[in-house]
Amino acid sequence: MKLYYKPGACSLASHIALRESEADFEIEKVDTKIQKTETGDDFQKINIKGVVPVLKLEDGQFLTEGPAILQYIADKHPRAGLAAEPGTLERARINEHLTYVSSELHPAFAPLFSASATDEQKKAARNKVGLKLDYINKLLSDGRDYLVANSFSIADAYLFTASSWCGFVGIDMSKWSDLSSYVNRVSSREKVQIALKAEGLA
Ligand SMILES: N[C@@H](CCC(=O)N[C@@H](CS)C(=O)NCC(=O)O)C(=O)O
Repeated sequence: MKLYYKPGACSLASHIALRESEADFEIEKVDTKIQKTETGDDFQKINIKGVVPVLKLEDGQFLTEGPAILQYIADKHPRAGLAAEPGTLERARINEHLTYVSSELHPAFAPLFSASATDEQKKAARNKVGLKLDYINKLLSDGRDYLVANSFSIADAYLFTASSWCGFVGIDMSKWSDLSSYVNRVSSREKVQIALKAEGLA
């Protein structure tokens, strides 16, 4: 398998899941601005949507959309315990959190990474991200170490990745103390550090 990624982008979640599951894989960086991969391939031929992550499967097919990739990795490597069995409430909870990050938190950051967003749009985005993180912080304030069943899952890989964008856009996370502890906890995992180092982020 090969993961197409951009350092620190949402593809980091898939990268973490691959490291945690000890899968056999390689990574290739993508410059999404010019739609070229590190080895010079036309990224448009890999993903016409022009975004990472993309997982190239053993048979040459390309799988896109972070939550789909994360669940594929987890289901292919059940011994890593990155997602509960389909049909269980725990699995539905994992989906619940993946969907929240993908449809609420992740897009709330978008104007903060956009060169064309106005100061007003950026201010509104900061407020919106803050509201999403208020909710996450509340969720984590019951003493749990990880989102579901107190066990690291693909939902944690994605929430950690999106939360870490606060550092890139100058949002001070210290007001969300439970979330800050959670981010430190996930960050200190051996495989997470390996993924961060491989992307040049640690
Ligand atoms: N719906 C897609 C969204 C993926 C996405 O937004 N990827 C961003 C990085 S987080 C990207 O590649 N953006 C293009 C760019 O940054 O130029 C998914 O969930 O995988």
